[in-house]
Amino acid sequence: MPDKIITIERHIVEQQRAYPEATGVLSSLLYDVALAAKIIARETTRAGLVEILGLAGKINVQGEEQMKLDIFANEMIIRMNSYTGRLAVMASEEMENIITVPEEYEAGKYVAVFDPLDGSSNIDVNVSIGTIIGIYHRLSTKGPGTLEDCLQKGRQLAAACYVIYGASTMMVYTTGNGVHGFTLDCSIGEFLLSHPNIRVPAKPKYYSVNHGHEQNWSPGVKQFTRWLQGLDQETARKPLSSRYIGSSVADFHRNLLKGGIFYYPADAKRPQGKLRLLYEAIPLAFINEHAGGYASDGHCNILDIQPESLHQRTPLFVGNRELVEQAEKFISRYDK
Ligand code: AHM
Ligand code: MG
Repeated sequence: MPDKIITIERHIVEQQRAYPEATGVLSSLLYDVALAAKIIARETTRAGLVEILGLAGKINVQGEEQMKLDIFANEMIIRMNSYTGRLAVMASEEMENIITVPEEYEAGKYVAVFDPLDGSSNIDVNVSIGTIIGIYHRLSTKGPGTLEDCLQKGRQLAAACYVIYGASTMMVYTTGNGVHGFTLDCSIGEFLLSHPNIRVPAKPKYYSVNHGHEQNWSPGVKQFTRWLQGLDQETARKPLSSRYIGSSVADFHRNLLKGGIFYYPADAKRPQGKLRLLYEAIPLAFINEHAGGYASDGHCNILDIQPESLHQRTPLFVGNRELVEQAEKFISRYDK
């Protein structure tokens, strides 16, 4: 038995003490997220029982079919955050436009951008899925939040977190003061600190990419992958093992704990990549950087990219700094 049991609520409050000027709003906001995550986790694990699985028959703004659980998670996060007075505006991967707080409620000083249920192709087959959230300070000074409030560089994030609904449910968050992981104890309904101060291990173990797209990759991405496999003639290295789930949260989470790189590059069929800058790449890049790693679009730091539209896509390379920098080198050398 651990000598100290730390709930997420207590941890968030203790973290707040590191910022004497803090008003407690961000702490409450993170706690709201934890509560929404618990409800989504409950529905995720009951999914088979309550026949919530399957396509809802709607097409989302990305032109993809939405699953019922996506809709549930999206609505839950919006509902849990509309009336609190903490948020001015939200943007969701599942919604075409920004979501302003209803007029009857006070607009707060924060902005939330989120992918309510990432990896939805895995829902039907009982494989890990997740929620990703980025939290910014609003830029506008009054009234309802704006599109510009949502289109901020990752560098400006106040906090980021993800929840993984896997063999157990975990929430991992940072407010820029270390990355901390909590495991949901379903018997008491609390997230308990299980992974304090996560750091990307110095020695990487895995590389994670969808090899099914290899024929469309650029020469730089192909050569980088051969390097990871220990097949590059010039710089032979010990090969990494390959692991790929197809849920960004799960692929990212494994490599954060074990060391490695997860990448979804641009390719001939997807010249912008597949993942969304705002909802997936930026929050994961922020968490990763605060755990000692690095994230790039193949050319520059993801956190330095100015988002131009809500559903902008980006190539993503995220994980151990050494590996991500190597990806940049191969791309600049082979992809002229
Ligand atoms: P989603 O947000 O619609 O679930 O799509 C994003 C997911 C990521 O979680 C994952 O990294 C990627 O799509 C997998 O794509 P692919 O099936 O091409 O490997
Ligand atoms: Mg997604």
